[in-house]
Amino acid sequence: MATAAAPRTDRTPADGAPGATADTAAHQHAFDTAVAAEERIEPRDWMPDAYRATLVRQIAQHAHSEIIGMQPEANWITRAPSLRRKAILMAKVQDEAGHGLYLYSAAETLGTSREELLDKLHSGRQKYSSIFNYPTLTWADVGAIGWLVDGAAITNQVPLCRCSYGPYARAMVRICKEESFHQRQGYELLLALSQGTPEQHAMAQDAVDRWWWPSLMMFGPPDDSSQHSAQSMEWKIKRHSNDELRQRFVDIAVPQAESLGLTLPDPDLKWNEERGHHDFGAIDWTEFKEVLKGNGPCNEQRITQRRRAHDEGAWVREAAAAHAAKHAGSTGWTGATRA
Ligand code: FAQ
Repeated sequence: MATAAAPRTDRTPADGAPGATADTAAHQHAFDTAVAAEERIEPRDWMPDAYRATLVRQIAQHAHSEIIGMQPEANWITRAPSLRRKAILMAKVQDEAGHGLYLYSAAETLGTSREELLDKLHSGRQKYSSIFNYPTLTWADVGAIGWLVDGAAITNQVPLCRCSYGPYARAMVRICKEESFHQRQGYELLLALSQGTPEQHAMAQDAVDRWWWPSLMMFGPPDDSSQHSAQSMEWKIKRHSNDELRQRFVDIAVPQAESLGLTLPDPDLKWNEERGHHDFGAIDWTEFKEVLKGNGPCNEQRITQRRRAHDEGAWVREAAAAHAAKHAGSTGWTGATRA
């Protein structure tokens, strides 16, 4: 697999930093050359303002998705049908929190702060993935999220391991490994239900019927109305278009559904010999736009719960900050070594 080279060694100062030159054209040239050569752009390197803004937008949206995405599955932790399933689900939900942390840290290397990003999430100025505005009505939804939502997430995120921005690419390597486990546990859960009693099989089928189309929407609008794709692909932030990744996901999911003994809710889904891909039916983009506007089934519930969790966690942040300040005061600036 082609991977980006090691971090660049030239330390081009950022604009405004001591030693910065006014030679933006030279900086732009160095940036373009590095991107073309598959080198990684690092936080210390000069980068166009729009590149920085796009990364903050995408990484923040991704981080927000991870922490909001904890809610639909956490809904089932207390009702998991066995100790084994409960332990797996708790580990998965904790992983999502960890992914949020790696991603907020990656965004912070671009000159923003976690507080600022969370404030933008809570005030609706930044988005999170449309998928997490759907409810988890039955235990089978935990399986459908693992199989389809994490499956779609991996399909989208594996190419992000080759993103031109170093901190984002490196965060994605670990995230993808963990998402892979998430996808498998979902598949295994659905398989157990599908091969269980007729009621369990019906529950699995119902969950897949409800999560299939929203999972296809996760990849974003079709290419001809994706406003950021062309520029993001030129900068090698995105490596494939939304439609390419959506197609890849459909092609992977169809044989997996067959192995599960479940059907996908699309009468137009069929193999196209000529294209070498599955054709699939029209996506309801009106529904997608409504969810993005805040009118999905759970938008209000998700953001209310997130704001509440943030407020209730204030004392933890204050205690951690006080501890850090005390620690810095005792050892931080004196050169003293920690006992
Ligand atoms: N939901 O021009 P494009 C997970 C927005 S996986 C909401 O195509 P772009 C794992 C887009 O922001 C989910 N908004 O945009 C997990 C833009 O609006 P803006 C998270 C969407 O950036 C599993 C506008 O539409 N994964 O969390 C969506 O080039 C289970 C135009 O769109 C990532 O974030 C959507 N689905 O491509 C966790 C992956 N799609 O910002 C817990 C990284 C589009 O101008 C449990 N992100 N929009 O206001 C990406 O790859 C890209 O940002 C895309 C969108 C592909 C999502």
